[in-house]
Amino acid sequence: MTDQLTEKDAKAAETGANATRYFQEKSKSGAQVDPERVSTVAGAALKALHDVIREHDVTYDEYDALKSWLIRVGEDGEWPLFLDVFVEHVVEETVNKERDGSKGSIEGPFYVPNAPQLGAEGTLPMRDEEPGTPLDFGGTITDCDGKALPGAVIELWHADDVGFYSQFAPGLPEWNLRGTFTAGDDGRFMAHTMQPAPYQIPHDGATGQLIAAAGWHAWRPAHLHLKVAAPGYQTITTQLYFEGGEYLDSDIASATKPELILAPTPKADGSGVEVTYDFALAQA
Ligand code: MBD
Ligand code: FE
Repeated sequence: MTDQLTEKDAKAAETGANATRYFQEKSKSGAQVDPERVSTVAGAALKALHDVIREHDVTYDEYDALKSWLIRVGEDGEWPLFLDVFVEHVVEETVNKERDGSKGSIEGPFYVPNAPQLGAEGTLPMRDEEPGTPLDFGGTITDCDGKALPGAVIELWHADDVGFYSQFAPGLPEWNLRGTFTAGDDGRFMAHTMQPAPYQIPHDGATGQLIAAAGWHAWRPAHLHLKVAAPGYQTITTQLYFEGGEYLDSDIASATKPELILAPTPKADGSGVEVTYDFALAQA
């Protein structure tokens, strides 16, 4: 990129490498894939690529540009970012297509397990002067018949008001805007946090280079990330968005669904906004 790096861009540059480190940590044992599936799926993926090359008369200059770019994705540590932005949504759709209960969405590259435990109601860790509109976000966790699931675990994480995730962008306290809730006897939880803003994915690395070269934009609508789990039930990984928000119809990560849009209302005491969302979990 030729434009001068702002402080924000400079921070974004480290984000991809951190996402790679966290992913490697998480998948240390290494997922095992059946050799027959490797042959089938990798073979089909290569064939799809061959078909694109033939259909679009790809040139040697274009082939070399692809090679350089792929090398740079790795150098920038941006494989988790690139794959989660452009590929994960189809995996999520495919894996969960027959699951009952609340809709899922992609996990993305910025989940960290074991965020601070906050009980059934609590405030996400945040800075004294955390910018944004205060948001009360609560709900009930049930099975698909509406029976409350006390003890269900709700993990919530999101970016700050300028689009940074703690543990990935430098300069934020550890666990900022990340927390773990446990549903009470009635299956309810309540999180006090700040409403997130639209989010521009890190765009000063290889992923941003592709987006700029193609003339796309790098934005995601404002979103909350969640994982909801209870013993004997399938864990839901999802995201929630905000009605009327920018980029709902042009999410670079293609991860919005109509069922996942919140419509917060102003609180009676004028101290921010509030909204509820109830989750139904399917049996494992
Ligand atoms: C994000 O915050 C995100 O949620 C996804 C899916 C990709 C990049 C950044
Ligand atoms: Fe996100």
